[in-house]
Amino acid sequence: MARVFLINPPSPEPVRTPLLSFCHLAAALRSAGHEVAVYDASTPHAPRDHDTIAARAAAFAPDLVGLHLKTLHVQPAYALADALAERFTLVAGGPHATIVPDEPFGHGFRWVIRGEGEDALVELAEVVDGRRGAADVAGLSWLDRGMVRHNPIRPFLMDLDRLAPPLSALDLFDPSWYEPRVPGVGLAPAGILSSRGCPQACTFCSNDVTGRRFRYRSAASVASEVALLRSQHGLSAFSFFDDSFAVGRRRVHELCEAIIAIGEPVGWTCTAHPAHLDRDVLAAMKRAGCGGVDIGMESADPGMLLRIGKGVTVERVLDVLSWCADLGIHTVVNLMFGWPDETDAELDATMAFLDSAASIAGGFNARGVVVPYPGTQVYDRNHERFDFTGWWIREAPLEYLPFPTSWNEAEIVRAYGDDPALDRNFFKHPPHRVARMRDALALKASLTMAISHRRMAAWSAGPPASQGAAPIGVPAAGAR
Ligand code: B12
Ligand code: SF4
Repeated sequence: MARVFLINPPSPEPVRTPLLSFCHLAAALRSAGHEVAVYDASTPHAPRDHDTIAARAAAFAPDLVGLHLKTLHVQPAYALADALAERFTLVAGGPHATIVPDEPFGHGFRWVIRGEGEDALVELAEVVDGRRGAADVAGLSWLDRGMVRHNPIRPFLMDLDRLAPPLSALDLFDPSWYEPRVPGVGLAPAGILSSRGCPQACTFCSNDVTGRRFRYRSAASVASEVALLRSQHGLSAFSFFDDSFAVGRRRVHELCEAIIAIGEPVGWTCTAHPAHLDRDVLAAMKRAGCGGVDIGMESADPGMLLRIGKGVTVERVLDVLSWCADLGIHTVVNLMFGWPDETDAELDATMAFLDSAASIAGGFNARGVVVPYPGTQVYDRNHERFDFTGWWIREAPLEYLPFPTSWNEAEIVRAYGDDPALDRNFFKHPPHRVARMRDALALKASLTMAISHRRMAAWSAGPPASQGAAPIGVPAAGAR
């Protein structure tokens, strides 16, 4: 049996909850009989210097050391890999490794796993054990006598119910890495995946691991994870980390019924595409504890919506916002700026929408200047033209500052408006438009704060009957 040490490398943006992908990977390895340890150097309090990380790894005596790679934070990850490569056999995985699998071999990695990792990492552990040949592992890229070899792709996991339960790996995360916790509430990943994949094909989205093929767990399997989260970890509020939660009316209704049948109240949020939300589905979600929906809209200009393949109309978003407002579901509308060839008029349309939607929206996402992630159409079609090929290693990392965790108005306004992608100006917008985008970021911040004040004032006058959770959380940064 192999010993596998998984590291989430240091990043300037701390992750404040156990990394869900590591829960999945560690649970899969353990259920196949392997020994696993996890080190999350991207948390607020875990020591992040290379010597400490190397010493922790050495103490575990691993056969394999795995690093999670995200594009934005790949430079500190490669620096760590360079420091570990002589002592350990390294495997890379995660979104960036999936999209650019050749790159990690320049930083001492011996193996790269592309795509979903649960089965592939278990099979690689068998290769390390000498029970299987590397050429047999689908989705594996590897060094074969000094040459990089890419095995055929691994098909998406279709039967998600057979995965080992991610919560079974929580004991591997050291609670001291995270913020002080609320008494009675255990350490948990803050999220559940009820599905993987998204049928849309937005030109800017970097969901290559989970892909376009929508797959989902049975309602019973998800409900049992929700119940466990509540009973064993004291957590009654969580998010669905699904790419697109509301795909499939019948599925959503069944899932909501199963959550209600647990018989204990829970509160949750999700990200959904407006095309999948109607009043009926939203009402079912509300009954099952949905307190908030993160709505991907991205632009309010109809022509731009077509260009980015969003598959949504402004009218539909307004309908969804008013249904949510009626039902007491909080909404965060995701809007982005700085698209390639975005005109003044298109940017103005989005800014005008911000003003007009502020009376019914629950808030807007923080930041939002477009970043051309590798593997996306926005990257492929523009990197030569705007000369940003390989920006993630060629240029200094984009320094997103940590998002505030408590209610400090000045800090929240700063965090909303402070977007390093604006100064990077990937698509070479003229100075007047960059200034206008700065105004747009400031507008999102001020409108979101105004909406928060309005909600707090309404609450202090007595919570409305339809309202879910109290408006005490800080506004969120969209993950994509
Ligand atoms: C939830 C989420 C978050 C949460 C994570 C909370 C937590 N405690 O887990 C938070 C809000 C913190 C977050 C933050 C960010 N996120 Co985020 N996030 C997601 C989201 C929606 C789900 C993640 C997830 O659990 N996926 C499901 C699992 C199954 O997939 P996975 O994570 O890729 O892991 C699988 C494989 O990659 C592989 N694997 C992963 N790691 C490893 C390691 C090894 C060694 C091996 C072998 C395999 C392997 O196996 C895993 C299991 O199958 C994804 C979208 C998505 N579809 O994944 C975006 C996503 C991962 N996020 C993204 C981004 C950009 C960010 C931010 C950089 C945002 C920003 N600041 O601008 C930050 C980075 C913060 C940081 N320091 O890391 C991008 C990454 C794109 C890229 N090319 O890197 C994604 C893909 C969204 C998108 N469509 O663009 N995020
Ligand atoms: S941005 Fe959202 S809707 Fe578009 S492809 Fe990505 S996950 Fe799907």
